[in-house]
Amino acid sequence: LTKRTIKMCDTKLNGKINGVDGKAPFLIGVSGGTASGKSTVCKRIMEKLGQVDVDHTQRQVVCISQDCFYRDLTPSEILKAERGLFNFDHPDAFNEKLMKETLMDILAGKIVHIPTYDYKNHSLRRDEILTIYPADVVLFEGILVFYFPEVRKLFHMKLFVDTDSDTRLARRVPRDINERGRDLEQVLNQYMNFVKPAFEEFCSPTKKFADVIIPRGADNTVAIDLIVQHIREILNNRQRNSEERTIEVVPAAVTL
Ligand code: UZR
Ligand code: MG
Repeated sequence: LTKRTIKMCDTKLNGKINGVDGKAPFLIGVSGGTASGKSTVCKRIMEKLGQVDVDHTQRQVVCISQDCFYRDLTPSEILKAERGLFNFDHPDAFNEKLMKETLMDILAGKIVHIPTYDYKNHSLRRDEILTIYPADVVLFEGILVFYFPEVRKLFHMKLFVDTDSDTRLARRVPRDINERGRDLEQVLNQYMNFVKPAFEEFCSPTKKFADVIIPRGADNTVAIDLIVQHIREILNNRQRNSEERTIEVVPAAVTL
């Protein structure tokens, strides 16, 4: 009881209900094919919750990309990647263990550090580390976030962004050329050889694990509004529960 009381008092002193009271954040997985609008759906969810202008240490909702969990490539794999011959859409390209451990730390309310990803050099950037502070809601987005059973079972809610493959290709081509430093031939070769077959083999079948399928992606404001409404309810309930607990526990602290 003493331990618990101290914890609750800390929570009150910090003025935070984030993770520190031992409550697991609500973890939402967001998957879908390449350029389906996963990142945009996450961004809209955060915007609607009014999180974008909030300092990142105070945010109640944070978003993490699975791209930060690509594994380090061997020298020969780097050569392959430079020629567009490495399959970044295959589950083996990811560090499953680190992904699982990081999400478990997040669920335990810990602060985690993750490297960012550099698409131009196909490598993790250890000089640019993201610090993720405990939050009430954590969004984790990527093409294969529902593929690994051990990772999949950690999510409280699973969203799948379902956008037509021609729409996705039309978006992917300019993005890879403008933002990820590729040329047209390389983009199309990679798409035909790796991205499309891997989507069909590994990503698309994970749609069946989703709780909510969002057709058309970020254009689907009705779906996004419904999801945001649900997240708000979770945040409100947590706030209420935490306040009730604090009131209950403080008199006990006085008698001790
Ligand atoms: P989204 N990717 C790269 O293009 N380069 C890399 O170094 C690492 C990943 C691509 C990857 C995948 N495929 O299709 C895409 N390739 O990033 C996933 N080729 O990102 O979900 O934002 O489309
Ligand atoms: Mg993305």
